[in-house]
Amino acid sequence: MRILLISPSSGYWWGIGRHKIFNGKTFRFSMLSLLTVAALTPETDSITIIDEQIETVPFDEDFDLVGITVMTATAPRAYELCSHFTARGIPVVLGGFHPTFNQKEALRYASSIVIGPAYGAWTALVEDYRNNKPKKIYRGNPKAGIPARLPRHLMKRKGYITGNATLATLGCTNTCRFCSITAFYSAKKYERPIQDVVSEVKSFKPKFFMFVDDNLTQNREYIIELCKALAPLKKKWISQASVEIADDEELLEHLQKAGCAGFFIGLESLSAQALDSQEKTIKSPEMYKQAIRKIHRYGIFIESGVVFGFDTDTTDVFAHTLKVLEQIGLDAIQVSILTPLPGTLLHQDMKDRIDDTNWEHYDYKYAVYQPALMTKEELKAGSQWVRRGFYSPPRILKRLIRWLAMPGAVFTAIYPLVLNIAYWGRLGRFHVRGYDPARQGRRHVRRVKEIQTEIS
Ligand code: B12
Ligand code: SF4
Repeated sequence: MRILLISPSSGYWWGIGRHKIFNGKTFRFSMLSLLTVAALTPETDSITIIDEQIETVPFDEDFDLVGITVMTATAPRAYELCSHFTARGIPVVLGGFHPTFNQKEALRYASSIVIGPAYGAWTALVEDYRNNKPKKIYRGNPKAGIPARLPRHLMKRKGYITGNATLATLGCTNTCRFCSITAFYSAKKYERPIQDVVSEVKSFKPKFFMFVDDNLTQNREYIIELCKALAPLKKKWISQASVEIADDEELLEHLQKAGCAGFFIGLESLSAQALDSQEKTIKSPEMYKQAIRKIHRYGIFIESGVVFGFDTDTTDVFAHTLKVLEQIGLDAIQVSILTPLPGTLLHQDMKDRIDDTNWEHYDYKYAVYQPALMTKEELKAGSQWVRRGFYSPPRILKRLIRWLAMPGAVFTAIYPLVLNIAYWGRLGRFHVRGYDPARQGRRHVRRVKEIQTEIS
């Protein structure tokens, strides 16, 4: 069979890869979803992979089956593609997060859907289509085993910061209310045999690679064993972890020896009220500062997710957060607006408040509900203002001086520097301006008072 696999894109990401600079390459690192599907396809079938961020879909070519990976934000585009290919009589299968949580909706457009991972589902699906006996729903099984090798030659390597992304673990046992991962893997964690991971990493030619795991360090015993096995390979890698690793110097030492260069760590909110209400061990900016300092000592940089739009957030949260971000010494941030993605506990909590169901807006850039203590416009403007402030050239320069003083100096500085420049470039590419709504509000109140005095 001739199979076409598509990763659709939407919003800011639409066709971004066609630009010469600031084309999203730094953030484009994994086609693991579709490469995994490709790896599960019998070798006798031919596969074409298209990533819409960098390529054009071959709408008029002949295929026997189309598979599309769907995040909530890309669902409208995925449905458009479905309509095109089904109109040409080509069956389309949808898989990934959105179809898993929105099965009825997805089946209105697709011939079949795969719920959960592709393992344990896709190979049977291909056979069913070959024999003209397709089912509507296929269920994957996370225990069915991640393929040992992926057909990476199918991706257009030049369009990605690295063609070498992999994973050691799947899922996470925490139950953060806004997180899709916990819902997708039913708050369970699955680990790959360490030997499989190591032999895959050995096959990567470049020194640098990525683990796309959502919480790599959750099982202490496993990660220490993995680090011991990775250390002799002398690679450099980045991944995602939780801030609690700062309390474990032995683990940090293992991570450093294994070549860990950076972690994405989700801090979510730095407002005093939110810190107080979160079920976390860290309760103050000072504690974060100490934790980050400790991790830095091992030559590991930290990018963090900062989320605005919690019910405790007032317009003061933006200036407060920017100040605290400076104080605690983070190396990079990813700013998001709290988004109740389908399937999450947050979505259940907010069901009655959601007033925007255009899935394309579920990309962390829009307020899709009425915030409790500010307007939607203020939430968007404040989030953009924090991004612009954090990635201002003088602040990036200040951070560069700090990175050069970290262990491993030049090597350690490269990753966060590239990331900071890429985020700065995005400000221009996406016209990120924003303003501080609290200051705007105070100015407005002052002006109203002046007018009242003039009138009286
Ligand atoms: C790498 C990545 C990206 C990359 C590339 C994505 C890609 N196409 O490969 C980039 C940077 C472009 C990206 C962008 C975004 N991302 Co992203 N991304 C990830 C990340 C970190 C890893 C994805 C991955 O490779 N996983 C490993 C593979 C093996 O697992 P998988 O993707 O789940 O695929 C398996 C199954 O889902 C299923 N499957 C998936 N697709 C298909 C298709 C078919 C046909 C079949 C049969 C099965 C199938 O089988 C696969 C193998 O088992 C995930 C988090 C995560 N751990 O998954 C977030 C994640 C997917 N992203 C997310 C989001 C929200 C976004 C953005 C909207 C916002 C943002 N972060 O900026 C944008 C949207 C882009 C756009 N508008 O066009 C959310 C999606 C949540 C949701 N409910 O939709 C996730 C889950 C992060 C999170 N914790 O919330 N992302
Ligand atoms: S946000 Fe991170 S720690 Fe929380 S459930 Fe999701 S993956 Fe786990």
